[in-house]
Amino acid sequence: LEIERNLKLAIANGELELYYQPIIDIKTREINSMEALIRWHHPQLGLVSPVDFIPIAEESGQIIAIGMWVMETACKQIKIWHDEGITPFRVAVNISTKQLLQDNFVESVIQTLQKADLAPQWLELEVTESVLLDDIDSIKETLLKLKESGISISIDDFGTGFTSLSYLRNYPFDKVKIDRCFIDDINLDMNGKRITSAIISLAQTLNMKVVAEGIENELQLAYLEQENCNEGQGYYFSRPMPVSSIEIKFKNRG
Ligand code: G
Ligand code: G
Ligand code: MN
Ligand code: NA
Repeated sequence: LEIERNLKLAIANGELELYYQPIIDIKTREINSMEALIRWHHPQLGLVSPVDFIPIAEESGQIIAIGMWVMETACKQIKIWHDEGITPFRVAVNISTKQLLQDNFVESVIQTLQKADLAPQWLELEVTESVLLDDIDSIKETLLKLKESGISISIDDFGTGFTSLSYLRNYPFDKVKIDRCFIDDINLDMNGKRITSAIISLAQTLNMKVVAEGIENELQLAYLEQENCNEGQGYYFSRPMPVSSIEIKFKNRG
């Protein structure tokens, strides 16, 4: 309740910030996109993790306003980076069910892109498996409309839900993000490797790109490269960083 009351003020007081974590093309090792991850600087509690306030915001409905703020901020930032002449990459934004179930969600996303003067090909939406349990037909229709508008759709945390495989069949995803628990298992034993490898093949057979989440070491990366995983994300490449650190990184790169 404390958090819910304070969240109301968070946007107005400028307490929210987006961090960005690079997603790397495993073949070229170039940055392919950035995932936007929200952070809340609470005046008394300090840095509050999204794990602690996103569920509360979903429950209270505040996720609608927060989600809009995230989308607007991420689109504006990516546009700034494009204008600065940095090799252009996409931005991936996490979306909650409550947002997808809104009547005007597709229109509001398109409007946000137009306001930021950003083409839809630069925006990717990440949807978590658990999100999709709700109202299959209307969510499917919304995802199709977004796709028709040129926005790409990823399934996040793949493999952790009860019905992962049926989602691949029923929804129009462009990309599968393998949950990091599977990437952890790569180092464990052969079965850990085989499961990851099977997810990669399955997704690619269905014409979806594959991203491995939570890559933390060279062994995992080498295996994923050998198995032709398309993209990777994790502390091995970079932690999520504030805008200022991302910009320092680019400048150092040349
Ligand atoms: O950045 P971190 O690993 O602490 O994120 C924790 C969780 O919070 C992840 O599951 C992530 O998907 C979620 N999350 C982060 N930013 C957002 C956001 O802007 N919107 C939503 N809905 N979830 C987010
Ligand atoms: O659920 P989602 O995939 O959106 O969550 C991304 C979360 O994973 C963020 O909280 C981010 O901080 C975290 N994360 C990103 N890379 C790594 C990693 O290499 N190891 C671990 N343990 N967490 C990571
Ligand atoms: Mn995500
Ligand atoms: Na994930």
